[in-house]
Amino acid sequence: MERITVQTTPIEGQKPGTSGLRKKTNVFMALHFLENFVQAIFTGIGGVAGKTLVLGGDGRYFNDRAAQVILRMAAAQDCAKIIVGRDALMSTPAASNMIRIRKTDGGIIMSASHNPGGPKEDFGVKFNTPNGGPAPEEVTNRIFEATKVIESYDIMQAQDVDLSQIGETSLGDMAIEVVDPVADYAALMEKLFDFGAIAALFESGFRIRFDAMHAITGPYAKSILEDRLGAPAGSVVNAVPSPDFGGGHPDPNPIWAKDLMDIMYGADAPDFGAASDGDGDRNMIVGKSAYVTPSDSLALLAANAHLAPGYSEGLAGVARSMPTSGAVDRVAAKRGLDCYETPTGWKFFGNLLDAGRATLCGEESAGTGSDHVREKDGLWAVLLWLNILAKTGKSVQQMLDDHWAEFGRNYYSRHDYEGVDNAAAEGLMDALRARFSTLPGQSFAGRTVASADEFSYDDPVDGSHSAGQGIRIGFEGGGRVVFRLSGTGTVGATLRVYLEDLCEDSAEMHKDPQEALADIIAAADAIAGIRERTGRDGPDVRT
Ligand code: VG1
Ligand code: CO
Repeated sequence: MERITVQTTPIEGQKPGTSGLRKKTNVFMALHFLENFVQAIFTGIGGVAGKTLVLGGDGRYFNDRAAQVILRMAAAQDCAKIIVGRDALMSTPAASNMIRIRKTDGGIIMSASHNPGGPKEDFGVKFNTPNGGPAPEEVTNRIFEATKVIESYDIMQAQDVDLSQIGETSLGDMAIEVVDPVADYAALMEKLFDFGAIAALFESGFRIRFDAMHAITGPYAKSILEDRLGAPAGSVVNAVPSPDFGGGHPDPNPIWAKDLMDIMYGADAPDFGAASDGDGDRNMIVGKSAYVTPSDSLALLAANAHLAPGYSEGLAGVARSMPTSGAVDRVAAKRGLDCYETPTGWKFFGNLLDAGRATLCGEESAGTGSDHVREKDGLWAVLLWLNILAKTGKSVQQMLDDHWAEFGRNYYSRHDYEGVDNAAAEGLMDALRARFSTLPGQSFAGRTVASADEFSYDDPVDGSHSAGQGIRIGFEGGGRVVFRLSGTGTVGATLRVYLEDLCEDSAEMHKDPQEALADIIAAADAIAGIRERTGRDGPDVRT
């Protein structure tokens, strides 16, 4: 076994501010590319000598090969130890937990999250810090700087390490511990939730369908829902992680989890349906003919979390990303909880969670989580829902009805325009920025603009400032549209248009959201000229 230094040249790294790097798989597989980015991570965190790291991924194409490269590079750079999931698998929330309970110096997660996988699709690598959370901007910026100046990397020339057996092994002087990726995570869930009550619910005939979308949550959900909680065998479907996610798009929303939606809205629907994404941090919740928007889910969980043992003392506070609906704010106001509004991306919750200011956090993009780890957590959200249903004896629809009756309903939808020409997307945003002072008072599609600005955030814990976090247009009488460009897409620009309107009239609370939001949708197009500027007739995805 020999340590070699390979000469290389800079790569096009991640956009500054984004938590990891996502690219087409063939870009990652190109000569030196993965190695360069891994070296940039090592450089950005001040080297790995003497450190212990966690390593795992969502099982997508190239996961197994990339793991071997990362191990060889870490060993060549005097890393003390790597804790790796069996077969290099680990969900994002489980990796976050592992980093925390083993008090490591961080971890590397191989995933492009909900993006499709396979030789023609996406791969990704991200670094999580010792608190278990996505690297904050200060760290990702250092990594980005390193990608621009890299000249060489060190790597061992060695055979593959066998990662198929749990136990201790080594590579050069570096220790490698292959762990069961599920066990510690399952133990954590058992501490937080009333497994007895959930098991009794299943025992009583309550039926669940959990769609793992051929991604990483399959083994976790099978072990927890079927083996420990007694849900009937077959309750977890698409449970074996496959390199291309069965050819699907592992994004748990009504579009990409359509099979599940069809079953849940069909004649013989189970009582509860759920899905998770590629790396296991997102969730979708759906009852019998009752889809729960992520924004509503966050609000409902905040209102009822005390029914689970892990949250029986109540919540320190709640936080949501700016584009997420204000439903949770209404719960916070009524219950006297602090409520924080952060930029998009889980990393912005990290300080609030570490400081004990927020217990529950969520994003409109199907992310919900708590201070149990420092990532959003798909299966956690499903278990909290089940715990609440078990304790209240209500159906999902009843929970929604009761919630809206008490707090009002924030109708919500997000429209995505994907693969838009970069210049057109930037042009749309710039044109809006130029009109912040003139928009208020003007009417569009019958709605009068009350405010227009661009969101920026000052972290209340460390004072760091993040600008340019999405354009917000508020309407008189409530109602809002937010325009943002995605930071995770890999082709062109993705324009996200977030639409929201508040309804407090109980007679109006059961409309289709697209219908209830029709005037906000029309106003958004009239204000921004979406059709004209993007050349699109309508969004690619409505969630
Ligand atoms: C999207 C979502 C955002 C989420 C991010 C990562 O980002 O909108 O809410 O935090 O994905 O989620 P963007 O920049 O494309 O809008 V995941 O499940 O990829 O870790
Ligand atoms: Co994800």
